[in-house]
Parts: sequence; structure tokens; C-alpha cells
Amino acid sequence: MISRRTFLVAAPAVVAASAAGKVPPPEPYGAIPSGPQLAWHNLGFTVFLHFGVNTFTGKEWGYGDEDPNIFQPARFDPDAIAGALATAGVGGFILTCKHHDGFCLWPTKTTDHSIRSSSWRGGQGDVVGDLADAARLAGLKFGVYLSPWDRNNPYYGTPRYIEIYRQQLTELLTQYGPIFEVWHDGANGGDGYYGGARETRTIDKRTYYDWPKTWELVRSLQPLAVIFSDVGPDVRWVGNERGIAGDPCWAAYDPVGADGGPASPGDVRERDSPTGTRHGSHWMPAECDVSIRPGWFWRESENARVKTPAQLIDLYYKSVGRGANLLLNVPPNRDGRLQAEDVASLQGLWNYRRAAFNAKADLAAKAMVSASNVRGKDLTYGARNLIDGQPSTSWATDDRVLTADAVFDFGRAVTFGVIIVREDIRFGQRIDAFAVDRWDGGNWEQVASGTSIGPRRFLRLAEPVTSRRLRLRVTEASASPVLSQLSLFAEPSDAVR
Ligand code: FUL
Repeated sequence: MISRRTFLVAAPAVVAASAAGKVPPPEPYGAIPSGPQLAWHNLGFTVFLHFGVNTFTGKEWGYGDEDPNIFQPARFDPDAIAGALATAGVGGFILTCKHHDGFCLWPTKTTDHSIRSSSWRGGQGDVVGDLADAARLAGLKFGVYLSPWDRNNPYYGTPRYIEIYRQQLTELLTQYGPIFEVWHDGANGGDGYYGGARETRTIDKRTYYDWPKTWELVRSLQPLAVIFSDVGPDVRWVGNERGIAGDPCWAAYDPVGADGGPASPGDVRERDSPTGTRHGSHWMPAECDVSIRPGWFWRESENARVKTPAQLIDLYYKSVGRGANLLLNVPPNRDGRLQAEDVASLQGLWNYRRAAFNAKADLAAKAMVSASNVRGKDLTYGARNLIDGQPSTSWATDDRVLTADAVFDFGRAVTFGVIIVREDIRFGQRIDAFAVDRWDGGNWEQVASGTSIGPRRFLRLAEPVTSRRLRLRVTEASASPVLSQLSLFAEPSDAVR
């Protein structure tokens, strides 16, 4: 029998053993994120700025024959743009440095179809540089979109254009400081001005761009940037422009071409993209690009058709809440500023997020937590880690234990409308399905369930639920679960659906 005295003496030794990490962490499962991908996951919500000659012509896809002089954003205010985004809880933004029309928003040496040929600021302007500086000043990450399709360039369709494209990328990736994301659009080839030829040029999407070589260039110039395209290699297109991730939305993805053959940007079997590939071999999480307006570029006529805060909140749940990132397009207007209507909606989303997901309002934070299994019975992996607010600590089970549950006792009835769970994705995406139950005084009653979790899963309940206790059940997993967070929030009472 162990005396009370022996126990008191022995107890710290147990804690010391676990602190020293005697029980090894689980082996990562399947594909895992790189450092830049982890940083990208943490951003969650980012913004797209579609800006260029189309802003002045009202077109979505400029033909490439625009007079550069039409680019006249008379009241361009990069700090106001970045400031408004920072105030709205945005992590970073990506600028269309060149859209399909080929007009470059920086003084490139590769073509005259640029800001240098506009009388704006006497041909001395640099929208890319100004926005990159403003981003840094506002504490935001800065990313670049460079359209592979160029409807202005006379060499489009020939090998020479690929050199020009890479030269443009090199300028963008060497002159404007750290870049967090490089965005390669899949829209490719077709009719255009092409230096006056005014014809249709089609390219072989699989071979023309030699993407692996271009990605190598990006890696060498900006090793911390993630590369986006329909097929990654770091971040994948979600397969629609409505801003909605799949349910489930797996972070891994093995892209297949539209005809079942090899995939390339612009040639991907789009129905797979929202969901990804369970057990896929590449960590390639989804990014949901969607515009706050009907079009990608600003138009006066669409000022009254800006998505409402309620619509943005819904999109936020269906993208960020499913473990993807949201890339919301908020296009500057002809003044070179964000439109007041757009800023108001963005702010509405932020007000909701601040009120709803405020860590101080986490109703689970003070619960007593117990679990059906804890890895090696070691407190390092205890279920309390789910509510300690630390992303780097997790509840983990023994290797052979694939289904398990954690029970939270609040000591009083709490009412919540949103459940947030996160896996520690450094160990891969391990959980296939989970459920959440409330205690009705005599029995457990299921109130929610889900499949993929990954970096985060938000469950927005149809009705608020009240309970003194809650049970999180991992019902299916491919490897022992490693969960870093469970939070419960009440939706703000004024939230509109
Ligand atoms: C598409 C483009 O064609 C649209 O104009 C827009 O830039 C969108 C983000 O990607 O492929």
C-alpha cells in the first residue's frame, strides 16, 4: 500500500518524468505541412485586391489593347487600403500585379505595357511597391498575383514569353521584400491583342509553362512563400469561385487532370478540389477565392451589390471554418481606395468575429476535463490541453487508440452556438470523424458531428444548446488523435443569418 507520505514524495517525480518527455509524441501521419504552409494556415483570412486597367474600363478580362493612360487612380492611398484591412482582422493581401490584360502595376523592365506608360505620377508610380510598403507598415503579409496568360504580350505562346514571365516574377520576388504567397491563375490562352496580332492563341497547359522550373525559381527567391495554383504545389484552388470549401475538406490532395491524366494549372478535375484527397500524398490545403462583389474588378454599378456581413459570416464558416483559407476579393475603386460599402461589410464580419470568437468568452476555458485515454497516462498529453489556449499543446492518445472521448464539466449550465475544434496538424490530419454530445441530466445527446478537422473546424449550430457537460467523441481516425483545441462560443445576440 502506498502511504500518503510516499505519494506526496513520488508525485513530483511523475510530473518531472513527463516534463522530460519520457513518453514520446506520436509519429506524424501521412502528409504534413511545411513551415510556410503552417504560417499560411495561421493567417486564415486574407484579401485579394483586383486592380488595374479593368478598374477603369469596367471589363473583367481586358483584351490587352488598353491605353496605359487610362490608369489614373487620382486619390490612390495605399496606407488607407492596408489600414482598413488591418482594422478588419485581415492577415495579409494579394495584389493582381498583372492580370490577363498584361498591364503591369510596377515599373517592369519587361514591357512598356505598364504603369510607366501612364501619365499618372508622371510615369513614376509603383503600385506594387506602395502597397507592399503599406502592408508592412500595417503589419500585414503581402502576396503577388501574376497572370500567366498575357493578352498584350506579342510573344505570348512562344518560349520567349516564358522567359518574360519568369523575369517579371523575378522582379516581383526580389524588389518588394518578403512575399507570403505567389498566385498562379489557371485561366489560360485564348484571343487577345498580342502586340497587335489580334488573334486566338492556344497553348498546351501541360507543357507550355514548364511549371516545375518556375516554382523552383519562386522557391529560390522566396523560400518562405507558399505557391498557389489549381495544383499547388503548396496551396490548391478550392475548385469554385463561390468561396466554399468541401465538407469534408481534407488538407491533402493528389490532383488529377480533367481527363483523368496528369494535372496542371488550368487542367484539373475540379470536382475533387473542394474535398481534397483523404490519405493523399501532398499536403496541399484549399484556398477559397471569392469576390465581395459580383465581379472581380470594381464597378460603380456593383456598389449596391456588395455581399452583406451576414453573407460574409456564412462564407467564413464555409471556408475558414472547414479548415481552408478565405481569400476575399475587395477591389479598389477608380480613386485607388477601397469602396465604403465594401469596407462596411468587411468591418461587419470583423465585428462578428471579435464578438463571437473572443478567447476571453470561451465557455469551455474553465471546464474540468477528463478523457477516456491519455497517451502513456502522461499529463503532457492530457485533455486539459484542449482548453489551455496553447496551440502547441494537445490531447493525444496511445498509438493503438483511434476512438476516444473527452468530457468537459462546466460546473454550471452554459449555452453555446459555436463549437471549434483543431488538430495539431504538425502530426498530420489524423481524424476522420467526430461528434459532440450534450448531457441532458440523464443521458448523452448528440448535438453536432463532423468529418475533417485539420487546422480548424467550426460547427455553427442551428439553435443554441445548453448543458452542464459536453462530450467530444472521436468516432473514426486513421491514426491516434492529436487535438489541440476545443472551444465553445455563444453567437452574438445581434448576429443575422
Ligand atoms: C480567374 C480569373 O480569370 C479572374 O479574372 C480572377 O482573377 C480570378 C481570381 O481568377 O481565373
